[in-house]
Amino acid sequence: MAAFDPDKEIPRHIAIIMDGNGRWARERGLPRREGHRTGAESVEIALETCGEIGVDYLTIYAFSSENWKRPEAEVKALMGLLAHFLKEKTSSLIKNNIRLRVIGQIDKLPKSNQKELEKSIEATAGNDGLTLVVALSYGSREEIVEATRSLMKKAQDGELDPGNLDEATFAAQLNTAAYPDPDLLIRTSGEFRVSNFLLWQISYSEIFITKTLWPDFRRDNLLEAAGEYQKRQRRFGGV
Ligand code: V0D
Repeated sequence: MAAFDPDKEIPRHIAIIMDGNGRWARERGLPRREGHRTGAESVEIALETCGEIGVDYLTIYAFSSENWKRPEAEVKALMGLLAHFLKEKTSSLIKNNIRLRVIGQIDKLPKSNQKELEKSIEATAGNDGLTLVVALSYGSREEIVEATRSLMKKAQDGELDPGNLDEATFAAQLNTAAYPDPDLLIRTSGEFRVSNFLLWQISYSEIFITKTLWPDFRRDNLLEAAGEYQKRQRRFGGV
């Protein structure tokens, strides 16, 4: 295991697929929502730890575009968790200089969630510490299709010559246009899949997969992932 060293390269952007809440709850005979609730505590710890070591961007996969197919009660519980988090934690985001942003099809969320999100984004817009990007109703293929649609429209309107389309022009149409690509992608709960998360953006990211379930993923786990990233940077020189 590689120890984290604050004097070595810090991943500037960490993205996390927070998997394993359901399994964590099942193993304890608890309702699924308890897994999500404890997982939300892990999000807070990840925020603290990223702040502590100087990460600039943390992107979390909170709710995928596929998650709408889950039982209605669970979707409701997740939206309740989102509302609760925003209501209870916006003041702490402000206090800790964290800027909140979202990616995904936010217009598909319940109107009340959209309003609360808008308020928290606005209230933290002036912060210049860690940026927390929450992926909500997010799917990477949808994002890529949407980007293509808007580029086709520009071409049709004579604003873009297809011959001039390049990677930077394409990336500028993605939800993540304002953020650097993730340096490190963490997936908890041991699955070796990318699951429609940031497909374009993780082209060169280091991938850290751990069997630890998301509700059990705490400060030491994040430091281990950052330490492993540093070890790989040293070996491969970041190419
Ligand atoms: C459930 C595990 C934090 C994954 C973590 C659906 C799924 C707990 C947030 C959150 C969720 C953080 C900051 C913020 C707004 C929300 C969150 C959802 C689910 C929404 F500004 N955890 N979390 N949002 N889960």
